[in-house]
Amino acid sequence: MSSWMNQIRKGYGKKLAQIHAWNGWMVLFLALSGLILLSGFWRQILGEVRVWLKWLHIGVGIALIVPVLYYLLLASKHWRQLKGKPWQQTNVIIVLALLLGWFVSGVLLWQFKAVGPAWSNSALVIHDLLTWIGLPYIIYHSITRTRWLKEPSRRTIIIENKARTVAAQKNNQPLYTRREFVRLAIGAGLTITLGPSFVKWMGSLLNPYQVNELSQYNANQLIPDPVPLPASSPPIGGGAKGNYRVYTVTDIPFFDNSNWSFTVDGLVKQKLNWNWEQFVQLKRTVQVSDFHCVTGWSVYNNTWEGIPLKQLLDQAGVDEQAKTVKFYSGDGTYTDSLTLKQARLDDVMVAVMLDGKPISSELGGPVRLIVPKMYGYKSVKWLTRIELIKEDHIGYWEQRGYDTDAWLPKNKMDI
Ligand SMILES: Nc1nc2c(c(=O)[nH]1)N[C@H]1C(S)=C(S)[C@@H](COP(=O)(O)O)O[C@H]1N2
Ligand SMILES: [Mo]
Repeated sequence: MSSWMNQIRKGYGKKLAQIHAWNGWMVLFLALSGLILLSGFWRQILGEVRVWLKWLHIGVGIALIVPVLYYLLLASKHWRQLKGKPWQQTNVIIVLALLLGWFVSGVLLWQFKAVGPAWSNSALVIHDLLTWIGLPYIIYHSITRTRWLKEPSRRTIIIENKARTVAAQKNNQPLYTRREFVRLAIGAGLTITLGPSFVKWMGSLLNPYQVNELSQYNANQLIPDPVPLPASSPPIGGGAKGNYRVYTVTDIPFFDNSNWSFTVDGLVKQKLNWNWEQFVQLKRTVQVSDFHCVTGWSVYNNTWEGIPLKQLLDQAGVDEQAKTVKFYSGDGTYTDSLTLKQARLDDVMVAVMLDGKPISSELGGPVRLIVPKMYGYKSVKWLTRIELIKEDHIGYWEQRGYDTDAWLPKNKMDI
């Protein structure tokens, strides 16, 4: 064996192997944490851990620069070594492109306030796209690197020791180790969990400019249906553009006439309470507005029909001492609040219809709050109670690490 080969094996090869291993573990962490962040199931279970996990995901994503830069220092040598091995060269390029794409789109998502919704929207599509392409690729890559699927002689980067192979062949033992088996199991697990989401996501890409089918499912049974105003039907906004991602921290509650009512109470002159039959009689208006979530997605041109919050506050008569408007979800868990001044903005709406149809259970129907000038977490779904209070109230996600300042950057006001 030449001394050059020896050197590769002992020094540089070992470094490459270490970089590869670090990179692999970090990507595995990012994949798992990313999928958990995406999944509705974990949203329900994790609470504030989810917000920490988001910061960890961002932190590890940024730290991924280290092995990549380290690799780039060795890259020219590695490249020379890969001469005549187009598959491996292609692999290096694919992996670097994936990492770069994830990194750039990830930074844009992290900095969503600085870059604004338009950039976040594209970044989210790219981040997702790379995930659905990149993860299967990486899973494939790590599976095919395991020994039992690959001829030992075809291996070029020296990671596992050769002695083991020889010994294994002699003793007629299986050619995979426990470690490789674990890798394979992780790969198979990811494939099974990812498959359905991938198919769903592809579907939403093919049909991007409609409120998704899922969100049209309505388990509420409230009679009578609200009758849309002419401005809602057909919707003056021309129909919502984009897909809602259905978010909930509880099971989706559903309602019928017997278990639904709407209350305005607390520091008011007159406490208000309606059942559904009464509530649908209240005078409604129509507005068109965009909806933005901090995780990067937006839905544009929603035609909402409902009761301006201002109107309800005036009807109840707000007491002098009241400072805060607290919103309760009928899910029994989610709450949020606005200052009285914020609550009196013209476009804050207790919404009953979206694009001329009752708001579906998934999207917070029969009645949800809409605060167009703020991020989506203020828009409490399944709204059933509004309480006027003296003190501040920190909402569900704000208690768990979201910014109490929910203003969209372009709408930021000092009220
Ligand atoms: N009751 C309740 N309201 C909620 C939430 C929730 O989990 N529960 N999520 C909030 C967040 S973070 C967003 S972005 C929007 C999402 O609305 P959608 O599920 O209709 O897409 O609802 C907000 N209101
Ligand atoms: Mo959100």
